[in-house]
Amino acid sequence: MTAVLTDEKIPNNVNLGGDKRLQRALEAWQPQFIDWWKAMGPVGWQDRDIYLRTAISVETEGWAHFDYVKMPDYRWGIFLEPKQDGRTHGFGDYHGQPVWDEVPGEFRNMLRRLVVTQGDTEPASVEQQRDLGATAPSLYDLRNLFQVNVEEGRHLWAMVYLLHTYFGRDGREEAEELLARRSGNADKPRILGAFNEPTSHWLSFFMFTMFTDRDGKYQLSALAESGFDPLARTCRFMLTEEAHHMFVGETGVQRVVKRACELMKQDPNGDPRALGGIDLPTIQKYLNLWYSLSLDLFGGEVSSNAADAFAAGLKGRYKEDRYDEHKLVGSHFAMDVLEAGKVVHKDIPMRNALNEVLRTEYIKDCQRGVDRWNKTIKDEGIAFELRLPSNKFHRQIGMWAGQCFTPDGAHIDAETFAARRAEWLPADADERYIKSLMHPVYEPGKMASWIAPPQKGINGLPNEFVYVRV
Ligand code: BYC
Repeated sequence: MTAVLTDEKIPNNVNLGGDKRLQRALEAWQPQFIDWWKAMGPVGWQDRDIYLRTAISVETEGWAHFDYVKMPDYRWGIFLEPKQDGRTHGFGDYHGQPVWDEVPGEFRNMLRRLVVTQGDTEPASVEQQRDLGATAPSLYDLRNLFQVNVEEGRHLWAMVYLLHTYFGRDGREEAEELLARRSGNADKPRILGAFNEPTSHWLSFFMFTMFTDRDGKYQLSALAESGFDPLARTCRFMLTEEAHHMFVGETGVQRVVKRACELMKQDPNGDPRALGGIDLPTIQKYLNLWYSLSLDLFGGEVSSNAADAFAAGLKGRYKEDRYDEHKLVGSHFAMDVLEAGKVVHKDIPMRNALNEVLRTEYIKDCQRGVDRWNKTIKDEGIAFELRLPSNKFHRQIGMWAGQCFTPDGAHIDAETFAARRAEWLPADADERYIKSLMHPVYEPGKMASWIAPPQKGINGLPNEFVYVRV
């Protein structure tokens, strides 16, 4: 494996110095990235010391190096998992054949579209979260926000490396476009729906990192199976960083839930809002919102794009090696579909159902997280259960888009949905209330009224540690 060269302008384990043309191209993109980071990255904290984890190599002791860093000095690098000799295609029409180190001409467009779509989400999320540093509920959370942000920046680097290395001039143009689109901008929006939604407060941030970053886990896992080996190796390393983002989301919501329960017990009327907390029904509404937005990120239930990507060996299933059969010709997946306005259960050719197969794995994983939140509620002695809504509720992409369903999955008309919407999804008043709670708490170890402290600090340090030098 190529040694990691951290003293280079761009730290990397891909022997960038051995390809001067590529190195020059990426070194030309680097200042554009820094300009974008300063213009669209976290507002206000760029010259502060943040206690960050930086990946300096792919070995276990190298990818988690902790120290104070000013964000623009973060060492955004290019890290691929080591190449496995003799690796073969794990699925699709080329199953068993040697994987590709170059892009096959016939799949170039499909592959570029996958890489660009993945790449686009990374800067999008940084843009969505850029104002949150002004209202962090603690220094611990502030630091976690910035950790997530710099790593999304590194994930952008990972995709830009692939574009520059394997897609020539088109790739370089796409890399520039990744810095030109803007989350939520009507003229130049980000590619996927959820990445144009505002993440305007910390409850949304925690729901985003719980549910939307978890889509990242599943999409990256599917791409980590790719027969285009550089993509597989890149995504495998990205997955190691992704885990922390979901930790931030799951434990973030868990702490809000715990605080809600504590305040319910303290208030004579059992109302956490009376004591500056967030009530469980409101938490449920934000869960419904971010979960349904994130379900959309898996694409249509029946998709020829998904079938083509699988056939070409570019995008597999979650943990492909758990399955016995890897070609999926002639097999079927039983799922709900809409036919003549009615929901019916039907067998769909497996390759066309692969978005739904991946979504099904994702839903199971989300449920495990919700079960842990419910355990917290139960341990606090409160009778309430958070629930994942039906996969048909509030969908904007795929078969269920344009149809209305209750969170329980009952098919209803648009008037009924409009009349009951505020019971299920955050209304303006909820949004105003949550925003009214968002005040910064920058004293080491202290927490905002609406969130419980974390169980432990970062890297074995106490909660009182100065995670950000304010
Ligand atoms: N919004 O055949 P269809 C992450 C488009 S998150 C808008 O149904 P397909 C992260 C689709 O592009 C992981 N448009 O679906 C998390 C297509 O358009 P074209 C990101 C959408 O193509 C947090 C048309 O609808 N990674 O890493 O099989 C922070 C028909 O598409 C949406 C990836 O997404 C949508 N939600 O699947 C930071 C992996 N859904 O081509 C980072 C790469 C679909 O007809 N992407 N459309 O114009 C993919 O694998 C696929 O593009 C998708 C869509 C799974 C997204």
